[in-house]
Amino acid sequence: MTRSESLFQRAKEIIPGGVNSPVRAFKSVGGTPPFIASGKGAWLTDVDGGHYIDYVGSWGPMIVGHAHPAVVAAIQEAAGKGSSFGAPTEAEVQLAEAIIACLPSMEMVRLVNSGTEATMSALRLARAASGRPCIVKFSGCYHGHSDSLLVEAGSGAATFGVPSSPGVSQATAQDTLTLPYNDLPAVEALLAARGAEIAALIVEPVAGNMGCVLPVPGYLSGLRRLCDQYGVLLIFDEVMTGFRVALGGAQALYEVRPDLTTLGKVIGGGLPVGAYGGSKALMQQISPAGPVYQAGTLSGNPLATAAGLATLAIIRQPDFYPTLERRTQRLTQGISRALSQAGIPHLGNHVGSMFGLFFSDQAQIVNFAEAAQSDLQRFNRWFHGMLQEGIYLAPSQFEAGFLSLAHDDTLIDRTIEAAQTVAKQL
Ligand code: KE4
Repeated sequence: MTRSESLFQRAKEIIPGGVNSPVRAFKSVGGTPPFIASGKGAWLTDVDGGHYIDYVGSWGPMIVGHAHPAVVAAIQEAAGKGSSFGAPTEAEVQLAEAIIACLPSMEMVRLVNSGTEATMSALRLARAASGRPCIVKFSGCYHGHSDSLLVEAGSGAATFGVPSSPGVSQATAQDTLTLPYNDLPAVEALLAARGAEIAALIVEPVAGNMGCVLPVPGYLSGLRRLCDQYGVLLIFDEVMTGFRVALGGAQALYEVRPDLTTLGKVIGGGLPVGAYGGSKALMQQISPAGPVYQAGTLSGNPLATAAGLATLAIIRQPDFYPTLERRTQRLTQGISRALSQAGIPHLGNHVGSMFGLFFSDQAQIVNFAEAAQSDLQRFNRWFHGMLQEGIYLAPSQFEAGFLSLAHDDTLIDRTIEAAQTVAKQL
């Protein structure tokens, strides 16, 4: 028995599923997840001495690589001065300023501890500001695990939502309406019918939780137009895309200005940070400036803000994004060539340094229903084959992959070679 196997067995006795977040358990791909001992740059090392080139990057935060010296030093320096005070600190002001400098739609920002807190709070603000009860989300988009967002389409998509998890009440679910992603006519029909009840529409501007699915041309600007027409707030959930697909996020890349933005992952540099923000008129309604309550013991704490500031300092260097874009293109094109040479039908895509791969002969995949039709068994063989070759990919078809600054051409070539080997076994 490997150390990971024995640790997993021990963990399952005392932690649900043996993990502290479900996707880590490898349930959809099968097998035992390697227990990680350390990370450095693009590499992970597991407790049995296995080494992997890491394309999960803790699901997005590790854009400058694991244990980046500048990030480690910043955390160490902050830790020596105290890890949390529950009182305002300069670093929180600096991180808020750094975020706002990159996302002009955010005139004000509140720091929280996770993406879930960010989206939950943004929805509360939207309901308060509009006085309307309902929200609209999209199948296949994930916005964290708050009750309102663990809801899927009911029988008639535009009618009542149904809970997607036990423990979410029907009373909560009924205020969440779910539509297919990339379907503007469906949004128009729903807003025409029920716009007066809808506070906000929340969307991943580039979807990373159904695999990587891009907005079709005009989709995001269409959402903006329809939200303006019906007085609905547009929330871009950029927890994954923020500071990932571009320095200004997807809203800069697609030139669509949301009313509220939620952030996470990269802005914490691997420590727990989330954020939500928008116009002053909206954000001044948040306590204690306004009546909408939201709080957090560790929000903006010194270690997390130090890690976030050190990370943002690195990614704001001029050639950071062009370098990552170029390397991600090389990676995805190399993998696609390997699969094509082996005659394997697939769809690969990327936006910035976020990428995806479906095993499908469909011409394009624009929503969750189409993503779900891809060959999940082949994906599992691909996942385990690449893991055997020392390449650590996301253990689910319905996730995205991420590069970091540490993924240099040598590692990308090594990954492509692994893909050439595995493609023959699919
Ligand atoms: P957290 O609460 O996990 O920090 O963020 C929730 C969240 C919100 N919005 C988007 C677009 C997200 O992708 C996420 C979280 N992403 C998942 C990966 N698909 C985190 C991994 C996990 O759940 O363990």
